[in-house]
Amino acid sequence: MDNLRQLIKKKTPVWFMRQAGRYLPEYRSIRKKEKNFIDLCFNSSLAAEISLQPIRRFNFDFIILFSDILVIPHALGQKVEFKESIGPILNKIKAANEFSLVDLQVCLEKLEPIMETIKILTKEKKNKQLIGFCGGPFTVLTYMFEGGTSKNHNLIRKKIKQEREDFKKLINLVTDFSIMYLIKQIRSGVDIIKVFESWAGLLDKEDYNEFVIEPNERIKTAIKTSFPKIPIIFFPRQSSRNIYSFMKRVKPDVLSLDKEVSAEVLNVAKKNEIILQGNLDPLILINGGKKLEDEVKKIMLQFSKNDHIFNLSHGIMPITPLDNVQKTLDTIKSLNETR
Ligand code: 1CP
Repeated sequence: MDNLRQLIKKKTPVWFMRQAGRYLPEYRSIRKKEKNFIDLCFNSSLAAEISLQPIRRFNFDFIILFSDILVIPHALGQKVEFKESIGPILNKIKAANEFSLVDLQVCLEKLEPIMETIKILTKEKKNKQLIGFCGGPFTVLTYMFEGGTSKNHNLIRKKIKQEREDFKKLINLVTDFSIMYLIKQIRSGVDIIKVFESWAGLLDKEDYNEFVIEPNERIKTAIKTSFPKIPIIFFPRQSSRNIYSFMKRVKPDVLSLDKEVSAEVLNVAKKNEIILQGNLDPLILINGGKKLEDEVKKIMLQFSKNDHIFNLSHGIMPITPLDNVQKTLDTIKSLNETR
């Protein structure tokens, strides 16, 4: 935690979710040559190169490993593909017993190329901290059940309602495996980890406690037991009022926020020494102009009494103009210099 806290004391550092991605021409040019997205995630030298592209162009304060949250279902033996302009496509799963024969240690070995990527990056990262990650177990399971990005999430909802015990077995398995995977990333050299629970907002209070808070808490405890100094960023997107029980129980080192930020969230975070990360709307970043500048200033002011890492409320979109990214970074830099 010390490195991160020291950095935040000096200035508001900044990185963007999906900073390595399709808005960058240099990414699109690699992607043209490697059409299969999963293969790209497992190509260690290309994945390391892609992770560094946004650093070279914009000098972001953190490097995030280039990979995807869906390498976990892939490693567990589920078929995962990415179709251009559609997104991920998976062979839908139905029951826990589909995984009864899997050996998690053997599955973990399939993720070895990602450890190679991390090892390359630890040599190249200079003074930057490297962020490793996994999906939140519930979020990963939405893709495993729905077979991709779903509009209504009916299949996972039905599973929870009708076969709750079987669902619990699966979420436990994905949580165990995620912990093993994160530990391996830390041993390979990542400095910080982030858990992307992007679909947390789907659940009502009771299910949220059981399927968002409990697995995230288990990840937190397991990592802190072995690596007390590694900061963990949690991103329970669209949690609305459940965010308070999340903060109380998971006790994130860093909480990544999406849309609205209330005075209450700012207060609770400050009291509990939780660093906040966020929360520029990617659409405002696309549109640019004075509205963008005003919004960046507003966010910097809003978080000025908290420990703060500047980021977006969700991933950067492919049509984002590069100039708007540069302007945002320039605005943050000048505000940092005058604070
Ligand atoms: O076609 C392409 O080139 C693929 C676009 C792309 C990229 C660049 C995908 C497909 N994944 C990624 C990289 C990625 N994904 C990173 C790399 C590091 C970085 O931030 O630069 C990370 C951290 C992720 C995480 C991820 N993947 C999440 C969690 C964050 C979030 O956006 O909510 C999720 C839900 C995914 C699934 C995913 N991967 C890709 C797509 C199109 C999707 C579906 C997105 C959705 O359902 O909205």
